Amino acid sequence: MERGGGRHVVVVGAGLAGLSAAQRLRGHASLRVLEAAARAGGRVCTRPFASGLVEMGAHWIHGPSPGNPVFCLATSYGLLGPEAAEEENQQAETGGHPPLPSITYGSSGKVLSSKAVSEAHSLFNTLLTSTRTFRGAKELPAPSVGQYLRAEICRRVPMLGGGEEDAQRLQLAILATCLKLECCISGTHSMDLVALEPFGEYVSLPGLDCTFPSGYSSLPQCMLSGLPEGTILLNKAVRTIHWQGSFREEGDKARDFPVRVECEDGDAFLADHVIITVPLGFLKEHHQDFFQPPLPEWKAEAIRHLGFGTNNKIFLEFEQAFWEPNQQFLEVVWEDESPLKEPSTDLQTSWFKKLIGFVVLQPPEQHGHVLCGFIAGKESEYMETLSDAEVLGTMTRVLRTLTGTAVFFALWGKHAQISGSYPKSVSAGNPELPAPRSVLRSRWHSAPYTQGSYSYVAVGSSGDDIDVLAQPLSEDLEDPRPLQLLFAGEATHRTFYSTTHGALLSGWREAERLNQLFAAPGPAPQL
Ligand code: 6YU
Repeated sequence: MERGGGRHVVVVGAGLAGLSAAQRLRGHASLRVLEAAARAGGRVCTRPFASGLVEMGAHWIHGPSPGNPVFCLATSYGLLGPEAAEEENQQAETGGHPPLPSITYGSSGKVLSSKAVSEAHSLFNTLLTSTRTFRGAKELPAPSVGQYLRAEICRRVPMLGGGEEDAQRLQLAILATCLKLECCISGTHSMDLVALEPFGEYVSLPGLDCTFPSGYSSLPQCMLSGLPEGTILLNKAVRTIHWQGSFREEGDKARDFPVRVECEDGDAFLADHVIITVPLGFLKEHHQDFFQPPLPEWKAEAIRHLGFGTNNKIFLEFEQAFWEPNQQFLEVVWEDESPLKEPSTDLQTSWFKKLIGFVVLQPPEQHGHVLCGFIAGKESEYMETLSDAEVLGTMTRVLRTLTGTAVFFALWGKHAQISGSYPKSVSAGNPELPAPRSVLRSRWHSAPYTQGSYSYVAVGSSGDDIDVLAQPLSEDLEDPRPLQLLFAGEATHRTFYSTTHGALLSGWREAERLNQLFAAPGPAPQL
């Protein structure tokens, strides 16, 4: 008999939270992990594209340093490159915004001056730092991060760009892109939806963000290979979790289980404890039917109030790079935009304006010439409804518009430099820019078992809601059948929500909760 008095534990979901819980429960209980998809890893998902691999979900280890359990685990498996091992990189303080050598394209087809760009970025970073100072404040200048930032920008308009009208307009346009980048980072449609007071609770770890040379999925693969065969069942979507019951295996009158996990294919698993790691997006949509009886109202309220939004990626493969070899980020600025103007709600005609720019996948010898665009919010969800050809066509038009003058500059540099002016026809676009060879994008909003990308603390919720979401049912260890339902997953980690390390720690946390129960003296379940 296993340690844990022969208790049966079911883990729902085989993302990092589910796998880390299973890791820590190994040998302590009779264990099953039920995963809806045909693969483990969840929002860690590496796919082949062009001549290399791309990450459809998690991209970086945020803050790869000894305090980051994903970094430690990946290092112990030997999955990281030599740069990650450098102490200097582990100590770098980037505040969650690692600097990438970049170029900024404006919608008039010009490369924007780096002076103007750094002036706007530096103002935005100062303001963003100040958003983290309202933790625990009784009086707030605004309910949301977005409203606060926009009010602060508005106050500074007269000083922007030295007070010169065109320069001011450009500063505002760059600041609009900074806000869109924050939407990607927070996984939200608008920063107006992100609560100001708890924003500073999220903790950025030190370390220069790094990637996995053989793909992020190498991490769940290693975790998976450490589990006994047959622990994980793939293509096993859970339909309903019946709890507070009294269930028996057919032909076994002696053993009584409080939980019955019913799958979409009709299979059922009896358990003493179930660790639920499904994404908050799935819970938001299904919690009322997913649990029988339904969750208590205080728990359902946390599920409803916390935020869960969409951030997607668009990968474009090119025959040749049109960017310089040292450029790692191509930022995009729509010069008619401003954080002080309402953005267009016409998704069909302007969805692509939400795109913040493109990360260049490095090195080209490994990936080919591949750009990874990031786009958040409703525009991102609309993009999911389009065909590959439509996305590719729009991206081609966008890039031709943005590179109009820049490429012209390269071809006709001398003339442009001498005349200092750019013919209108060129600003309207650069038809010479070849279309990408192929496209691949993520569709996290329409993924039925995810329904979005990651969580944020929305206006109307607080860090306490994260703790409520993490609270097991029932928590009372005096209860004759405690901890029937336990909750893990990135959205249950108060300071590391939205990250892989938050997910990993949450799985360990719930496994430890059970291990402590198993170790405590008390009545073992009836056998
Ligand atoms: C990070 C990064 N990153 C980009 C994009 C995405 C995410 N993240 P899982 O969903 O993995 O597992 C649950 C499983 O349950 C799943 O397999 C389901 O199929 C299964 N399931 C569901 N229903 C079921 C059912 N009914 N029956 C059975 N099974 C069922 N994180 O550290 N670095 O670069 C990125 C990024 C596009 C989508 C990311 C990143 C988030 C992580 O991917 C994510 O948190 C974890 O993988 C989740 O693991 P899990 O186990 O909880 O769920 C102030 C402030 C700001 C706060 N934000 C700052 C951080 C920014 C986050 N970074 C994002 C950036 C990128 C690019």
